[in-house]
Amino acid sequence: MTPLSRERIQPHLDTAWLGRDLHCFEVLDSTNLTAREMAVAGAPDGVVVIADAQRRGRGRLGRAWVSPARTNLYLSVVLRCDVPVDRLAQISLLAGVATCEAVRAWCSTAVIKWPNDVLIDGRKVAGILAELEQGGGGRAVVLGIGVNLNSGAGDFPDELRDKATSLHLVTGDRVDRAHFAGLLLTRLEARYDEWRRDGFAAIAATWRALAPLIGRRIQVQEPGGVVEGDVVDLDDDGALRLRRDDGSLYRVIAGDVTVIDGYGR
Ligand code: BT5
Repeated sequence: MTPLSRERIQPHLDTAWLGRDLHCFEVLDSTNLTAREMAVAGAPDGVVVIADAQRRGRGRLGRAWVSPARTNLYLSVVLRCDVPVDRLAQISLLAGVATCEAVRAWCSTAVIKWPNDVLIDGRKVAGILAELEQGGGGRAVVLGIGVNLNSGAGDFPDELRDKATSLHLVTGDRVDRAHFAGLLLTRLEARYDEWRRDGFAAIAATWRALAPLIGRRIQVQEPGGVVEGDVVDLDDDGALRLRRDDGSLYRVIAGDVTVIDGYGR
């Protein structure tokens, strides 16, 4: 497939500030790493880094993100925002909302799994990695988004065959990567501006609509063990509130969620 370029993405970009400064690379270790280096070097708000392939694409907690060449979207944005650390989770939630909205333009059944994975038919189609970078004239949030657009089943390693999918695998169509990138950045700017203007409440309401988790029974793998309960709500700091069988409330701050009886199928 043709490499991504600023010229190909620009016609699909309906933004005032996000991605007006956009850098495309053939291959990087990780777009988040390069965006972090740019942030330290003083990159302004809204710079976007895109790679056609990643040698060492990263997930959370040191996990890897499978990043085959010229197939999918690997993108990072530098956001210069001076929010307190306890509100950072809100940025990754709003990024999940924007990503799910963009995916829904191709497949209307996509849902969010807490905190911000996007799933179709219970399989992961997109993941988000938000990192904080100090320096370069102030704090920056580097938001990395990976979306499986045109991966075939053979592009995933065996252990991901049942867990991962792509828009191509579910719709049968090929997705124009430049079109998707433009729409994703447009949704992201709209949600980020909304959050800055109106606060988290509106984002949380959309998140709840895209993440039909309330009332569902989940298990959370936390560093200290497994917690199980029914989801009560999303808190303002991005935590998920659960009610355990003994009636007590429990806040999930980090961890991997499994929805009992499946999700998004
Ligand atoms: C994430 O981590 O879901 C965040 C992924 C962020 C990737 C983007 S790509 C652009 C930017 N630059 C980077 O280097 N990273 C960001 P986590 O929730 O930890 O999920 C990682 C897990 O998802 C892995 O351990 C696998 O089980 C699974 N996985 C790996 N690659 C996948 C893929 N392409 N599609 C679906 N699942 C995948």
